[in-house]
Amino acid sequence: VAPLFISVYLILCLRLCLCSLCASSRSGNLIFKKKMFISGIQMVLISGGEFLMGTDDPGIPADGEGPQRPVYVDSFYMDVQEVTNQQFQSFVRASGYVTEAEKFGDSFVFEGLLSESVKNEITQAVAAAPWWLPVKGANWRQPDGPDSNITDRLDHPVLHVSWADAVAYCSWFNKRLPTEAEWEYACRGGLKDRLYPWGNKLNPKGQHYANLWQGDFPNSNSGEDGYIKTSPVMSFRANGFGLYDMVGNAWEWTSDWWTVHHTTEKQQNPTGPPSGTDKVKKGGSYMCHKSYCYRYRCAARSQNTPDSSASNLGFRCVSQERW
Ligand SMILES: [Ca+2]
Ligand SMILES: [Ca+2]
Repeated sequence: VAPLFISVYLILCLRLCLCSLCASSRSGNLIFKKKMFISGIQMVLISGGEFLMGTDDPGIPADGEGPQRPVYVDSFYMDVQEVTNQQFQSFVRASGYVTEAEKFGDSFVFEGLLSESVKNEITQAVAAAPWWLPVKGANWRQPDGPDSNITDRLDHPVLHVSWADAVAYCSWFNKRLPTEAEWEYACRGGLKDRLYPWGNKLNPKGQHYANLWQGDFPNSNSGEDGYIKTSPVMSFRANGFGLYDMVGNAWEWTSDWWTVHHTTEKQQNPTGPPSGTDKVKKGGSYMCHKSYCYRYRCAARSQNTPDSSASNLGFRCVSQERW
């Protein structure tokens, strides 16, 4: 048995070596090698076209959801899912990248996720949103604070990533963050003038189509949709373009700077203002409830400074090329 085992082992080794030699000589580029690090990244082609961006019936007018305006975007490929902990972990292992939250030493965590011992050590909070607490040691590896880890949520969206962290990840794979227009076009999944990626009813036939908050925010979350925190990506059905979790689960960074003023002129591949203080995020999260955060609509939007990170904010990448 032993010699047989050794020869099978040697054959396997030889095949692996040959395959890797073939791969590097055939591609001759770094991207191919990077692709080898991460499995399970799926992208879909979003065929370009014109759509109506924003809404004339804003749920939150102060967010600059309107006016509704014609926008054309070129074709692009988009990750079908939010970037997961596992994918981000593979990127970090290959690149040695250190996130901003790890450098700063803290990040914002929703109070409801914290253990009593972590909560007791915190003395400051955000006045306007007291359920957000700056937690020492919170980062993508320890999303609920220093006594947590990602072992049992490798297939959940990566959290506590700043805008620069998201850009670094996408750039590593020769991808980029979507513009707000690309993201919203993708969110709508080919439907015209609808609230959600699937239509106008939040829960068609009593079914949940996204990981949101059910109950009384921020005090009680019934988890009626199956999840009180993030869910594994792709737990809810895809939209018409084959994209999952466009609304809910984790908020998603876009490349645009924030403004609430938009032209009604037709735009071609708009990229937002040339500069600003905040970046646009889209889609809402598992913490969104209509009473407080009616932002799980395609036209909805919000913003954070680029160095922000939190326990409900992630991203996905796009590319002009098939990946
Ligand atoms: Ca939920
Ligand atoms: Ca999302």
